[in-house]
Amino acid sequence: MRMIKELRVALSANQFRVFYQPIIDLNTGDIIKAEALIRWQHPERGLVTPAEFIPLAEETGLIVDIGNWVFRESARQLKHWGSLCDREFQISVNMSPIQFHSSDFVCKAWHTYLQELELPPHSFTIEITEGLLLDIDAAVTDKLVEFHDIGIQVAIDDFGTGYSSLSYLKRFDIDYLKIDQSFVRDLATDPDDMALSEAIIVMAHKLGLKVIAEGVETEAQQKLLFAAGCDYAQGYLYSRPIPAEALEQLLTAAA
Ligand code: G
Ligand code: G
Ligand code: MN
Ligand code: NA
Repeated sequence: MRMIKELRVALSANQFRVFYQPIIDLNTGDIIKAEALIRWQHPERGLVTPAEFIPLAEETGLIVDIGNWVFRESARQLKHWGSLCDREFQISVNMSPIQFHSSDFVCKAWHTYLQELELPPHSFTIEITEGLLLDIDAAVTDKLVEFHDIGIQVAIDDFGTGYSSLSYLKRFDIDYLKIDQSFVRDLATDPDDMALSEAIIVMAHKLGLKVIAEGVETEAQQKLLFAAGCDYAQGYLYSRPIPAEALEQLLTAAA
């Protein structure tokens, strides 16, 4: 079967799975959020990673339906988790630029779904990349404003790796910067990476944004990020992306 046909089948046959990677509050050590990351449970090939099918989904526009599915699935899950633990928990979902640009994509539908589930909109964050803000297209601006009016938060993913200028930070309401893993990897040995990370954190805080460090794998990286004032961290040091049931165990064990 051609992969595009298979992707459509995958949606209707419920072959996609959402994995969740915990995001830790560096001040308390609590899991306060999780990033939703899609996987494809293929009947023959096993677990297929997003890198293998997201590009095709983007080319064909199927990313809009897939993105809506990830949102609804993780919202349902969040509703369930909210009833398990007393502290508030949040989810962030990745938003492909093609999904964001598509006229088929309406954030009003997300708002309605959150209302149906009685979930506070700020418990959701969309992760966008700097590339999306490169061309200051009115439609993009309108959609970002719409998300903000609803109350859904916005994070810049892979911060520092795009080709855009920093001026968008002034123009748009952004809530989080996610320091890209390429800056975090050699934090303990490369003074330049340390300088860049510190500068990102200081700048973000002065602008009223929170910072999430990605790809944290070692205690040494965690220590340096904490000392630099970083708010949150995500990476293999805490957990890989895991199925919902596994995250649920982590959440209830900590409660
Ligand atoms: O989980 P993993 O490290 O394999 O993710 C690889 C890439 O796939 C990441 O860049 C991530 O942003 C992207 N990705 C994962 N899930 C989704 C999703 O639901 N929608 C979109 N657009 N991208 C996703
Ligand atoms: O592009 P985005 O930031 O959405 O994708 C996150 C990707 O990073 C996922 O594929 C996830 O599996 C991966 N990832 C998460 N934590 C770590 C880590 O500590 N080390 C490495 N190498 N990859 C990570
Ligand atoms: Mn992401
Ligand atoms: Na990233």
